[in-house]
Amino acid sequence: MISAPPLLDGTILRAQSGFYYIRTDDGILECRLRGRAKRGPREGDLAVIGDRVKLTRLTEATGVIEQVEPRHAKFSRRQPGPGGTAREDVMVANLDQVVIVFACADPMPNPRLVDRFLVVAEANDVEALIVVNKVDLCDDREVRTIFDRYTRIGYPVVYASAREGAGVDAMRQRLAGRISIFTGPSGVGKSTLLNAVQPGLRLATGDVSEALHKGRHTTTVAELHPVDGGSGYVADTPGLRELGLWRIEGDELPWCFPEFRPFLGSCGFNDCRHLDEPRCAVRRGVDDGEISPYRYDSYRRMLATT
Ligand SMILES: Nc1nc2c(ncn2[C@@H]2O[C@H](COP(=O)(O)OP(=O)(O)O)[C@@H](O)[C@H]2O)c(=O)[nH]1
Ligand SMILES: [Mg+2]
Ligand SMILES: [Zn+2]
Repeated sequence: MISAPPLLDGTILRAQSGFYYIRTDDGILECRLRGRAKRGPREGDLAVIGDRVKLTRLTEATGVIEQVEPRHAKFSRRQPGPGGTAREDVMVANLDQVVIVFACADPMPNPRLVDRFLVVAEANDVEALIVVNKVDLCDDREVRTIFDRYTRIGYPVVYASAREGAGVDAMRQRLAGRISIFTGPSGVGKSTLLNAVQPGLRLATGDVSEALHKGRHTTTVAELHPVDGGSGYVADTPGLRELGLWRIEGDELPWCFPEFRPFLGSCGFNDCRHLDEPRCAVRRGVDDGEISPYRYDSYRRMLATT
């Protein structure tokens, strides 16, 4: 009797038109989903980058996915669907961390956008790391007054210069052993930083990268790259579009501001939206200097657009 070949474990690094590129202990294999594994309501979300799978090897370079392991986390966007429903689109499975990259100059940082990215990370229950790149271009103290606001409420902030190598080791340490995506406005140095963190990666940067993306509708996270010898994985994203499409329910929004949480539940009204209601604990927190007025203002703006 011939016994079935043993199943291999792998991580999906790239998914494209029904083909999955999977990292295993035996190298990268190109796989398809076994017909049986395909069944289900949302085929597109059945296997995405970051998923851990069990597969059978077919040839030297190919295999077939037998099973997708349960996800411990996922990063998805919700898009409005017909009749007030929301459509969920899983972008990365098992994501541990969103790395939010801004530059201290060229382009100037926009803290409103930092707040938006943080809310998306919180809504997905994923850790956030803020990286302030290009510190070679500006006065340290000035940027620190902007980003201290985030350190104070518990977000880690790394000051970096991909050009001069500052902060690169600190970033590498935070990318080890976990799955991360890089996001932030275009031109802040995401790809350059990743190339510095992981020599040999050779992601396109600057003008080359602009030319590559011009006119192309790149809305999906393309690929996970192994970092730190494969203990971690990281995806580069071309810019903002991925996260810009997010919708968050109004009553979920206050929980996406971690510094509001100690005050939630103490408002005069159960359904307080923390706008102009009397006896609002969040607004009292702002008045008492425990919540940054800037962050509170970001909350009001986001609530107005959800
Ligand atoms: N001065 C300076 N320029 C940088 C630094 N990091 C990246 N750049 C430049 O910023 C431009 C955009 O970088 P890129 O990595 O393509 O940005 P991305 O769009 O966020 O991926 C390129 O011309 C880089 O050379 C840095 O630390 N300091
Ligand atoms: Mg780039
Ligand atoms: Zn309130």
